[in-house]
Amino acid sequence: MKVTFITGNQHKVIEAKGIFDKFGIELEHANLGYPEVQGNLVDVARYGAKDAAGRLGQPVIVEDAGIFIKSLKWFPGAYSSYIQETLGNKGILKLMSDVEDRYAEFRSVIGYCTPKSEPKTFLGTVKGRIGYEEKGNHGFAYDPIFYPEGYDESFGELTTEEKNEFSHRRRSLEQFAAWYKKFKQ
Ligand code: ITT
Repeated sequence: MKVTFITGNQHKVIEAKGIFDKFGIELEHANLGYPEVQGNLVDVARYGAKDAAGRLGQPVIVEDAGIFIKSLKWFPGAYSSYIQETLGNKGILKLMSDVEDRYAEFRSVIGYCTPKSEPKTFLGTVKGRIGYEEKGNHGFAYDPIFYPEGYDESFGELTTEEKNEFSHRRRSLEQFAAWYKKFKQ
């Protein structure tokens, strides 16, 4: 059982491979790119999967993910990639220096599509909080400032295997894998 993941983000590929291993699904990676429409994670994943499946002529998955910070009115959300490149973690920490409510969540939406079908989406979420400083050098992007609920360590301090046990990506890919295995029988 095999599926092609369209992404330009190597960190996502490494995490997804570790997760799919557990489900006996082989992951191929293609850095094909796809247009990111304006909209929420589901819109982006649906449109991107349909576009990439059409161009590649085979079934694909894409992922749109982001971090949603409650006290910032759920910003940066769908703009997470751009904000990470511009403000970065230091900018986010500065914006939040006087903020007491640190609640945040990561969300991941997997879009699956074949050249002949309409796209399907699968959501995964992990709750947590934004710390007061960057901690750890595992993972990528917001990982060093995100503390999952119930943990004193940031995602940046956890190994990939530990993060993969319960991350937003684990949860969305797990949902996809469960559906895919049934659908493929
Ligand atoms: P592709 O679109 O090519 O897959 P991307 O990095 O642009 O790669 P997204 O559009 O889904 O991916 O952007 C999500 C951004 O949210 C990502 O670049 C990170 O800044 C952040 N992000 C998502 N998941 C994350 C995680 O597990 N840990 C840390 N930051 C994450």
